[in-house]
Amino acid sequence: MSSRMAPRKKEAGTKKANPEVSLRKHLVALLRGGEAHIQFADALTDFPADKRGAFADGLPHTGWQLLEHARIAQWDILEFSRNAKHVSPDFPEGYWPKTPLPPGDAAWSRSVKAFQRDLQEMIALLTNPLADLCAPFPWGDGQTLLREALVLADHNAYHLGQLVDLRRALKIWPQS
Ligand code: NI
Repeated sequence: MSSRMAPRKKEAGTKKANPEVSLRKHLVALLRGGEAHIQFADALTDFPADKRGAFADGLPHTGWQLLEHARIAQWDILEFSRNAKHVSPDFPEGYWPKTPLPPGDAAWSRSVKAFQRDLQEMIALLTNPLADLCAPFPWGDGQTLLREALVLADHNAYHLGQLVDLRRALKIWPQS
């Protein structure tokens, strides 16, 4: 059946949901997390300072490496999504911290704060009704805001899972 041929029934008092508003809402929920799993920040809460550079048997990264990697990748996606002049770090070394151990407690807190701030900024981009979700960036090669939001949510969820596994293995996860 062709939808063009069939006149749409209009019933008084029924409001059709706006698919774009709905999509933006789902993207924000996806990025915040907390629907299918905990939020990224929850995996960082009460991470003992003396375990932030610790490896667990059989797992490839420390907490500091996972946090910094997620922060840098998110910052890169955010800047790429809003800044034509953004230059991405070298891959892969630019996306990981130089050492498995944070240089200090302040560096850890700074990284956590920057992660939260950049996530908020990305959400602000997505909820701006003037921002086109599906228009390719003039500076990219086909990427759109929708694509970047999905890549970011996927990347954050992947490394969030790693953080929880790491904390379980190190016996510093409250629910283990
Ligand atoms: Ni990654």
